[in-house]
Amino acid sequence: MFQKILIANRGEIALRVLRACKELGIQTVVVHSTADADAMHVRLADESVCIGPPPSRDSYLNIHQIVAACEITGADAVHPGYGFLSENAKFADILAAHNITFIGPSGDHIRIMGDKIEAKRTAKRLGIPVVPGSDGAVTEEKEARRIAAEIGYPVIIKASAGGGGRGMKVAHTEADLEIALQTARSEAGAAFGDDAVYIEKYLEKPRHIEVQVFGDGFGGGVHFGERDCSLQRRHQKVWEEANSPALNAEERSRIGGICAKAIADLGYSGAGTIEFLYENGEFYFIEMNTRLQVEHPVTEAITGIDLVHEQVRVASGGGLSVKQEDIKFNGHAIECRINAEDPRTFTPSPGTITHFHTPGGLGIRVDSGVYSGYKIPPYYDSLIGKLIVHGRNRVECMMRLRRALDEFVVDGIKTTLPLFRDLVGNADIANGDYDIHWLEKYLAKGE
Ligand code: MV4
Repeated sequence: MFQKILIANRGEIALRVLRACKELGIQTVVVHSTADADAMHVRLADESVCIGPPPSRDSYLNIHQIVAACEITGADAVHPGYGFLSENAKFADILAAHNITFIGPSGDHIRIMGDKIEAKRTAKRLGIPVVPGSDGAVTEEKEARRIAAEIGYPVIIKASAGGGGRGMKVAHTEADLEIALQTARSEAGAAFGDDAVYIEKYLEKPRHIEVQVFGDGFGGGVHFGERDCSLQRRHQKVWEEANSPALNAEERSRIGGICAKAIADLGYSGAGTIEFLYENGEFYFIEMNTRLQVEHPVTEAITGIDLVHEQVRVASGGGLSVKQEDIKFNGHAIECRINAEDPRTFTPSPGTITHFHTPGGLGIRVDSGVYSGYKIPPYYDSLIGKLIVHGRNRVECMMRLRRALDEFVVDGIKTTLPLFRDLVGNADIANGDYDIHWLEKYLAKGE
C-alpha cells in the first residue's frame, strides 16, 4: 500500500479523495494555486504545496510543478481526481518514469480512449455495440456521401480529438453533408490541431447511459451498473441517477457483462466509464472516460462500495475488494450538481458564501469543498457541491430529495438549487420520462 498520496486537484473532489486516503491510513499531500490558499482541501491535508498562480495552466495543469511537489514531499502516488490532468496520458507516463504511481489506467489506455476513432474501433473489437458509421476517419466528400447513404440520414460528424460534445455537426440530408464535413474538419483542426473526423448515424432522442467499470490490474474486470446522465445543458450534466429509470435488471446485467468482459480483455486497470446512447432498447457506445467521474457517488450509494478505495487498492497492486457477484444494486440514488451559477442562464456567480447549511438525515450525502465565509474564486469551474440522495426505490428517493432541497441554504451567491426545486416537482422527471434534449427544451420554455 502507498505511504503518501498527492492529490492533484481542488474543490469537492480533492476532499473526496482526502477522505478515502485518511480511511486507508495513507498520508496526504495537496497542491494548490495561490487562489486556493484558504480552500478546505488545503486545511484538511497533512501537507500542502503551493504550485503556482491562479490560472489552471500555471498550477493544476503544471506537470513539472506537480512532479516536483511529489519529489519534495516523498509522495509515492498521485490521485488526479477528475478534469485537470486526469486524462492526460503524458502525465501518467511522466509519473511512471519517476517511479510515482498514477492512480488511474496506463498512459496507453488513456491515449486510446482520448482518440475517439481509436476508442470506437477498440470498443467494437471488444464486442461492445457501437453507433453505425464510418470505420475510421473520413476526408473525402464522396466517401462521406456513400457512408451516409448506407446508414441513412440524419448523420453526425464528430472530431476524433473532440469528445464531450465538442466539434460535432449534424447533417439532416445529403444537401447538408458537404458543409457539415468541411466545417467539422476545419473546426477540429483549429480547436484540436487534428482535423480527423468520423461519421455516425445521428440518434434523435436517446438517453445518455454510462456503465461504471473497473479493471483489477490482474486481467479481471467488473461493472458497477449504470448511471443515467441524460439531464444535461450544453454538455454539462446537471442531474444523474442510478439505476437508470429506463433499464430493467436484465438489460443492466447484459450491458454490464459486455462492458466487464471488454475491460478484462483490454487489460484495463482502475476506474472507467463506458458511455452509451440508449434508444429503442438498444445501446450504442460513444466514448469511454478513463477517470473517476463527478457522478460516481450515485453508484456508491446503490452499491455501498467506496470507489476511491477501490482505485487506490487497484493502483497499489492489491486488486479489487469485491467480485462481480458481491456487487448488489440496492435502491435508487440521485445526484444534483450545485453550481455557483444563475439557475436559468447558468452565468457563473462567484463571490462570498455568507451562509452555507447542508441537509442531513438518512440517505443524504453532501460532497462539497465550501463553507460559510468561503470566497469562490472566479478561475475554476462553478461546481460548489453535490447533493446525493438515496432511497429504497425511486419514489422514496424523490420524496427525500425534495425534503433535502428544502433544507439546503446557500446565501450570498446564486446557485442552481432553485432549478432542482422545480425539477423535483415536474411530472416528466417524476416518471423518469426524459431524454438528452429534455432539459434544454424545459429551460427554453421558461416554465
Ligand atoms: C451523438 C448524438 C446523437 N447521435 N451521437 C454529445 C456529447 C458526446 N459525448 C456525444 N454527444 C452526442 N453524440 C450520435 N450518433 C447526440 C449527442 C448529444 C448528447 C449526448 C449525450 C448527452 C447529451 C447530449 C446532448 C446533445 C447531443
